[in-house]
Amino acid sequence: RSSIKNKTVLITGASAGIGYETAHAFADEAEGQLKLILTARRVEKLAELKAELVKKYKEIKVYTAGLDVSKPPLVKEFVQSIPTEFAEVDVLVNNAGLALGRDPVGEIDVSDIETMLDTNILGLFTLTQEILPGMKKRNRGDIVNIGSIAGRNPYPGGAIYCSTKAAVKFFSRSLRKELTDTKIRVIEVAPGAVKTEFSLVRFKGDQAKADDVYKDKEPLVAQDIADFIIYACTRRENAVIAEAVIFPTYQA
Ligand code: NDP
Ligand code: 8X3
Repeated sequence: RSSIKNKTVLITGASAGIGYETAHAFADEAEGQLKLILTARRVEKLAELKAELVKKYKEIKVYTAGLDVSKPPLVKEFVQSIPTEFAEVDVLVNNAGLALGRDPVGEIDVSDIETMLDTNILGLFTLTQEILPGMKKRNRGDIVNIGSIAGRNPYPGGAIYCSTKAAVKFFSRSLRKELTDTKIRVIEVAPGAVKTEFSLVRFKGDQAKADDVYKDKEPLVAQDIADFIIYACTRRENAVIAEAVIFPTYQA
């Protein structure tokens, strides 16, 4: 096993769901001996999360920053403004992402297409580009990309979202091959259905439609994915869990 203690972990989309639970999971694994950089657009949620973590672990160091990953200039600005103490990122969790709607091709709102592409693809690519040079210099680091079963098993009404997650898978595979002469690990985690704010966001706040996704089913919880991320990041340095698909038992 390798240790998380004293590492610096950057998580996007830490204000809810998988990102939020992953922040807690890293803090717990390191028993508070950790530097966390937590980002999302909803800074008030990040402030609440920071307060919870600091209450639990006096020694933990948490830097929160409002960041919309879909805007490359903001991503660059954010990376340049990370305080020196947090600047050497050991683990990057590219988690921020979303689906919008279930409309068939031909009827999809162009702004929804742009938002999905810019968040799930452009955001992930841009932040990785900004963080990778430092990892290369130090010849260490883990890049955890949150893909999806949707990037492997596309479904009607998901053409754009599924394409973005297929892009995450192939970006991860290319990058891993580029980095074989380094100690940097690229880990793609591809969940099935996880009950988070995901469906509420997809259906633009329509709670009934969101609830219907999980009706009479038992989806995963965000903690299941967070636990796996910790597992992958604590393997011996030379062991890379390259890709993992995680389902609830009702999916296959
Ligand atoms: P949530 O909606 O609960 O969380 C999504 C997070 O992404 C929020 O913290 C949100 O923060 C952030 N986010 C969205 N857009 C942006 C943006 N432009 N800039 C920065 N942050 C952003 O969903 P999940 O936790 O379920 O989703 C996390 C990841 O997991 C996503 O990539 C999703 O595609 C993936 N996934 C989810 C599955 C599921 O069934 N839930 C299954 C497979 C993959 P804020 O709004 O504050 O910016
Ligand atoms: C989220 C899982 O199948 O709802 O990535 O698209 S799915």
